[in-house]
Amino acid sequence: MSIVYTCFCTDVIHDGHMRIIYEAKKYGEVIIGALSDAALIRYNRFPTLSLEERIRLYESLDGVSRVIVQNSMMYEDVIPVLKPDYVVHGDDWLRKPKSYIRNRVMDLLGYYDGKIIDVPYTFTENARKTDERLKEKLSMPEYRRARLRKLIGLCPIVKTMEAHSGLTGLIAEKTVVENKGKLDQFDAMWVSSLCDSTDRGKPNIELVDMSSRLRTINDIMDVTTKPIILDGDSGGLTEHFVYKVRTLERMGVSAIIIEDKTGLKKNSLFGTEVEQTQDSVENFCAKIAAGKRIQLTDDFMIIARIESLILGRGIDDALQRAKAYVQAGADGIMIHSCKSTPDEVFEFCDKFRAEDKVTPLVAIPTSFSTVTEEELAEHGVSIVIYANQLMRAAFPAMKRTAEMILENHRAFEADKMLMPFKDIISLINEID
Ligand code: SPV
Ligand code: MG
Repeated sequence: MSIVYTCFCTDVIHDGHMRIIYEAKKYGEVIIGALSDAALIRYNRFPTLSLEERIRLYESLDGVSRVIVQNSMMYEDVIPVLKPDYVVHGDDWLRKPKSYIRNRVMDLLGYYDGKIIDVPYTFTENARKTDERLKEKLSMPEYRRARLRKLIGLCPIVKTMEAHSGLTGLIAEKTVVENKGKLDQFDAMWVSSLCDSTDRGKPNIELVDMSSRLRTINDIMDVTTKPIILDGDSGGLTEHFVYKVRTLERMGVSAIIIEDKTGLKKNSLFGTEVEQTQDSVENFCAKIAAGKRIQLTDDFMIIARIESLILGRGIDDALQRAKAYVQAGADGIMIHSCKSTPDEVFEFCDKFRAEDKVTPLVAIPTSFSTVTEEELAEHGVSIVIYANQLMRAAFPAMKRTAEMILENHRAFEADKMLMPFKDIISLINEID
């Protein structure tokens, strides 16, 4: 009997999946692949059931002979071993980005003359509702909040993109690329104080109040499911910080990063060009501990950001502080630097990791942007944050457009740099 293979990457079964099984059965014995958690994440199908539960769910379906685990999104671990005669999939994988997967499957089947069966994709009302229900579930506070900790356990490095609006949130949520035969996308979002302030035309000095920051988060949450890390600046007074923790935790934010500064906070990328005061270890530890005491779940993370390198106080000071902050309860350490190379960040991470193998480390490679995610991961970094790139991409484009219209007394010359107006009116539907 022929072997017919299909891979499922869902927590909920709808009539579309049943149709695939029905069609597959016409060709032989149906084996389903349950995509592993790590692979599902790269596919933006964050699991709400465990792998074991998914396996049991698929096994319970009529017409399924057995279920195996598929670890590679590109089928590379399964096809050469199982050698299925047929691989069945909905024909939605004829379109990008899923077509990259189909192409790879075709290559793998080509070694022994296996065949692909494209089943017409049925997007019935029931399938649409099921998909929406899953998306709704993922955007619920309890799921979204817990997602960051799970990602840290599953990804070599959690790729985090800044978002400062619904639109940038959608870009962080939806952008998928094919790279070296694999699909890739961001894992999480960073709500930067720099970008949140800049978007309001205000300086980054903790002037934009928490109510406005919460509105930005809410706009992003409305249209996304990925976890959010909030740039909490200094966290403010300890007496205020605890209220922020409660609110953020309830909303479903996964983490707040607070920096060990006090007084008028300025952006770290100024380095020592501006006067900035580092908080005392005692005071900052008390703030972290108060935040940890107030939180209600185990999911929420308070990450301590160390400004010693920014302020020229050296690696030893940074390491001493990191140790104290972890002892005070910090769930992670962010080490910041405004140097043009990653050397001091690497040195800090190596020395920190020599003593502490588990506490997540966070890096923001804005000034040392040549560093790769792989290099950061090799030095023990768990989360990389691209903190301001979307904002920096948009501003020059908008400014140049304004200048061109002024220079030419009309919009025609600027048009060639712009998205066609017919596209902008349907942009949201497309990226959604
Ligand atoms: C931000 O994005 O607001 C940050 C990171 O705090 S940095 O601008 O590098 O200080
Ligand atoms: Mg900031």
